[in-house]
Amino acid sequence: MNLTIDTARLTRELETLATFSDAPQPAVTRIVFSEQDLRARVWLKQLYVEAGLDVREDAVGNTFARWRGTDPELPAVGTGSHTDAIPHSGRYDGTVGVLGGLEAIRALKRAGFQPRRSIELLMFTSEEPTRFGIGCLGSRLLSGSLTASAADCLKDSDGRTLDEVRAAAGFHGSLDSVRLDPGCYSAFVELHIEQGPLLERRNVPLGIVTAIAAPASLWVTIEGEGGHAGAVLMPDRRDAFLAAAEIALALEAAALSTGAIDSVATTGLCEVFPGVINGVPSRVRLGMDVRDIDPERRDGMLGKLKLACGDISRRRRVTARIEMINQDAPTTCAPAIVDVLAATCEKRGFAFDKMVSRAYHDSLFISRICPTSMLFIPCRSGFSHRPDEYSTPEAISQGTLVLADALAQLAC
Ligand code: HGY
Ligand code: MN
Ligand code: MN
Repeated sequence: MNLTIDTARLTRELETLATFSDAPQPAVTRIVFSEQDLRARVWLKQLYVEAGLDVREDAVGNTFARWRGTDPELPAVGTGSHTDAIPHSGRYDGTVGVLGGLEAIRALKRAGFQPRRSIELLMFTSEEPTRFGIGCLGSRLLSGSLTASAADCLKDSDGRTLDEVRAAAGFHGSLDSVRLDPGCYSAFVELHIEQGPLLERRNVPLGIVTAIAAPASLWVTIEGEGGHAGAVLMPDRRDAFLAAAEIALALEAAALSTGAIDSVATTGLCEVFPGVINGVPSRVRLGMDVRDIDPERRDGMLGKLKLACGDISRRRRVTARIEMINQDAPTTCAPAIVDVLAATCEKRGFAFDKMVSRAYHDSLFISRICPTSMLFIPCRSGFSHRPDEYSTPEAISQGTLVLADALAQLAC
C-alpha cells in the first residue's frame, strides 16, 4: 500500500488549531467548554465530515469520527487524543494525536485501503484537570473509571457545575450514557508527543509505550489565623502560608526520599487568602500532583506527606486538611498492540524505543476497556506544557505514517 502523509496540510492544521486560544501566540490556552474550545470543536468536526467520517458527540462532549468498515458490526479500532490545553501551554500536546489520527485515516483512504473493522477517531473531553480539577474526565467516564454521580458533583473555580457548563456548551443527556461497553474497541492507539527528553537525547524517532505511570492529585487546605502584617507579632502568628511552604517542601522530600527516578511530585497550585501584601495569610489551598510508575512507591509518598501535614500543623498551630482528587492505578499497555507498533516500525526501518509514559493520557483509562498502547514522537528538549513546546513536521509525519500502518493492520 502506497501510504503518503500530507505533512504540509497536517502542519497547517496544527497551526490553525493553535489559533483557537485565549493566549497570545506561541502560547496556547484552550480550556474545556470555553468559547475557544467550542470554536475548535466546530472546526474539527468540519474536517471529520470533509474526510467522509460519521461524527457523533456524547453527553460530555467526547467526539467520535467513524470510518465504517466492511464489517461494521465488529468492534472498531480506535485512535485519538485531546485538544484542550492548559493555560500558556503548547500547540502539540494532544493535538498531534487528533489531527495526526485524522491524517492517518485520510492517507489510508487516499491509498485505497478499506478497513474490515471500522476505524474511529476520538477526541476526548477535558483531558487536562484545569477546569474541573480532575484529568481525563471524558475518558474516565467512557471507561467507567469515574461514575456519573461523582462527575455531577464537579464544579469549576466559578462554582459552576459540570452539568451547567456542558449544557451551556450544548451537551445534554445523562452522564450515565457516556460509558462504553467493554469490548467496543478491539484496539486503541494514541499518537502523542513524548513530553520528555529521552527520544531526542537518544536520537530515536519513535517511542512505543509499554506502561503509563500512576497519577494522584490532591488538595491540601491549611487554616491558620490572619491579621495585620504590622501588628501581629511573630511569636503570636499562625501563618497558613508558612505552614503550606513547609508542606510543599515535605512533598518534595518525600519524592526524593524514594531514591527512584520515576517518583515525581509537584505543588502546582497555591491559593493564598486573603492574598494581600499587608495581611497574614489565614488560609492556603495547595494543589498537588504525585506520580510514580510503581503505585506502592507513589502511595508511600502520599503517606509521608500525610505524616508531615500532621507534624507541621501541630508545630505551627494550624490545621491541614487533605482531599484526594484521584489516586489511579498505572497501566501496562497491551503486548499485542505494542508488538504491532514495533513490527510496523521494523518493517519501515524506523528505530524505536519501548518506554514508560510518566505523563498520564486518556489511554490510561481507555486501557481499562480495550487493548491499548501509545506511539510517542520526540519534542524539542522534552519541553511540554510550555509555549516553546515543539515537534518537527518530519517527526509528526513519521509518527502519523506508523499510526496509519498500524491502524490498517489492526482493522483487517
Ligand atoms: O498531566 C499530564 O500528565 C497530562 O499532560 N495532562
Ligand atoms: Mn497535557
Ligand atoms: Mn496530553
